[in-house]
Amino acid sequence: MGAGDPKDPRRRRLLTGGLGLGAALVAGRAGAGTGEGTPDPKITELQPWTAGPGVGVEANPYGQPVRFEAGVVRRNVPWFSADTISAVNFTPLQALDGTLTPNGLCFERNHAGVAEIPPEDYRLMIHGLVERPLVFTLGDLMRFPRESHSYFLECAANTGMEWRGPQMNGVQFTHGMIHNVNYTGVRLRHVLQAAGVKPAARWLLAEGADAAAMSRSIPLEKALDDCMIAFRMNGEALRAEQGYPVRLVVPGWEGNVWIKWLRRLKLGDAPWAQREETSKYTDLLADGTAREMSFVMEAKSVITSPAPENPITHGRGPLVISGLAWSGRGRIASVDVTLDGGVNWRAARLDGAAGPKALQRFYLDIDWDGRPLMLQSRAVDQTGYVQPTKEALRKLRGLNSAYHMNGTQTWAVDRDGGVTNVELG
Ligand SMILES: Nc1nc2c(c(=O)[nH]1)N[C@H]1C(S)=C(S)[C@@H](COP(=O)(O)O)O[C@H]1N2
Ligand SMILES: [Mo]
Repeated sequence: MGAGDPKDPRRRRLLTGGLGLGAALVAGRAGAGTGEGTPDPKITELQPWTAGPGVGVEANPYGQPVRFEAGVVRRNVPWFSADTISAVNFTPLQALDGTLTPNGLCFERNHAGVAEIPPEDYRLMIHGLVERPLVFTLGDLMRFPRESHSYFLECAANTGMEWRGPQMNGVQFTHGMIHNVNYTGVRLRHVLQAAGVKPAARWLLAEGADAAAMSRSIPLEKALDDCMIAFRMNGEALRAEQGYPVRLVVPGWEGNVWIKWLRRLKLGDAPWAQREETSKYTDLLADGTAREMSFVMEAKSVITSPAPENPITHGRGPLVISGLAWSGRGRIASVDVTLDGGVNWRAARLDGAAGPKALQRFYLDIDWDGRPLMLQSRAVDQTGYVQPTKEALRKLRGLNSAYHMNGTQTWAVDRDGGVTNVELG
């Protein structure tokens, strides 16, 4: 006699003893339960995870995701990176909810691989137009007043593959060069003030200790505003991939200026014209001129479910539409969602109050009638800037750009719930 046998006393106990709960489940929303009169063996039979004790605590000194979520990983696009050293992978946005990106899922962009720096060997030098050139150890940096803030980091090339039309059939690849992390560190201005910034200083050069010696010029105004020198992400030490032991945090600005493995800060009176701000990370416009120092990531949003990786599998009825919005200029004021390719728009529900320059989660709860959808989201930020269409961006900037594509994204949902990356035009 097994647990599924109607004469099994365990089953009878479950059915009578659990009547209140069972009734609540059966009377749940249409389509959400199995329905009355259909005994569900997952309820009526003793399951193996209940029949015996689970795995002991010592099996997992550093926790890993449950094995059923093994598919939730960073992924790359083989043809997009020439090798694994100068490469990028993508955050699995389709599998995440809320706003913070788990450390192991933050996309990586490295120009010369992941540097490994023993914390005791870490040094940060400040020189140039300062009163006192200084060298800090990690311990020195940790004695400045500490703060924690959540910010998004978006690579300027995020969504860049879509400049010429829909190309990647997945939100991980169209929008996954972004993460949103709670950083702990010190304000850059406190560290610069310790060295004494000379009045002639206007710009800051930040340089990494990796073999790429990645370096970018940053206006002093921004450096003294909200930049951070961070040594923790989501509470724990930075991951090597994210610049352990120390990275620069430049809220709202393109990822390229967020120097990882930060080793040098130089104050000067003019920008330095580094490779990463001349041959790369400029935007070649339609008239052949190049837009330089386009630092700010403008307001953008995307629906993360439904998405190509998240088809509707439950048929008509209640459908949770969910997505992310962000702006390098501050907070998100509102997000609108259209189901019909822009004919009608509805205000989405902003979930909690994200801080400025951080990811904002939004939801729209609808009753899907089973008809095809043309889903789009459109973000408005606190400055009143409205996320443009891709077509509007192309009119302004031409087709030569690889960077700063923040146009609205369209997902076509078919009758079966399948989702495809399309563009209206
Ligand atoms: N030292 C150093 N800093 C760097 C880079 C690098 O290759 N070396 N890549 C930059 C680029 S292009 C981006 S988009 C971000 C990526 O940050 P992540 O790896 O935490 O996602 O780091 C920036 N900082
Ligand atoms: Mo980047």
